[in-house]
Amino acid sequence: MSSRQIWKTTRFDLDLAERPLVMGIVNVTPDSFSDGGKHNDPTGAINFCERLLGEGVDILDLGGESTRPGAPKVSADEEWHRLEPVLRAALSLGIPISVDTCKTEVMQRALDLGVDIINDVMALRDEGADELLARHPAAGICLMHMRGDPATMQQGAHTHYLDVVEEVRDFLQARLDHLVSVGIALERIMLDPGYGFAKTVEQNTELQRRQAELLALGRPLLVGWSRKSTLGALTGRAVDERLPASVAAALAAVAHGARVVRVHDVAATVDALQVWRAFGGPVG
Ligand code: HH2
Repeated sequence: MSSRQIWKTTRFDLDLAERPLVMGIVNVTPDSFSDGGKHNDPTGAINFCERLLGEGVDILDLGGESTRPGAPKVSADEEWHRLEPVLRAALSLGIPISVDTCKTEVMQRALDLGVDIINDVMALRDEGADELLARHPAAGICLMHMRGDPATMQQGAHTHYLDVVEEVRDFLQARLDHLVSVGIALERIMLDPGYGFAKTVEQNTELQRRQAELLALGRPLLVGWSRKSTLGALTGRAVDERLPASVAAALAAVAHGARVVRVHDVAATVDALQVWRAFGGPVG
């Protein structure tokens, strides 16, 4: 899909044709898998948002609940309590702000404050989430593939696939069709294969190699490889030693058609993408 691509969001129409965009991760949580506890006081998190802005981030993605395998669920009130002060400050930075949440109630509060994008690893399957976004005129949406939920996703049948690429594609197609049927414009929707969610190392690797097959869905792809355990399995590196692997994964994802990369290490990813583009590295 090489034609001009737009991702419509509340305040910004993002041009994905010009260059791949970098989404910076800000986890306002005590327990996220790689940065839990690092930015869970509001001042620290706001400073971190400003730092990422200086490093060239295009979009900030704020999360108030970890989705790591087996993570405990938090209430909507607790999640919102973590997010609200950071979200209020981030919304004045002049770039698109995304909220990473599965809960309709948290989405509602974030949309009321004017958030630009809802990033949902459950693909808007919480009760009422689809209607909520259909009532909103413009918020961008990222729909991610996962089976089960973070507590169960790596267990039992959740990681059994006949063909992981076909099954991820069919899931995303079904969610896309459903959201269009409730009245959400296609230009608002971004798709994500969900690396690390209900997938083994081999399945994640195959999905990445064949990622371009997902472009047949007709919407752009956002991917999140940053520091994930498959990169640890491929390199033998601990979570805090996965920067080179994460940058390589982001470039591979772009070469295979991703237009937005969700990363912890913004400065390194921005530099790598600049050189990649200048040298004519394939942009799928
Ligand atoms: N991965 C994580 C969280 N949200 N959203 C999208 N769209 N795609 C992803 O791959 C994705 C995501 C997990 O990473 P992280 O936010 O660093 O960890 P945690 O969930 O433990 O907070």
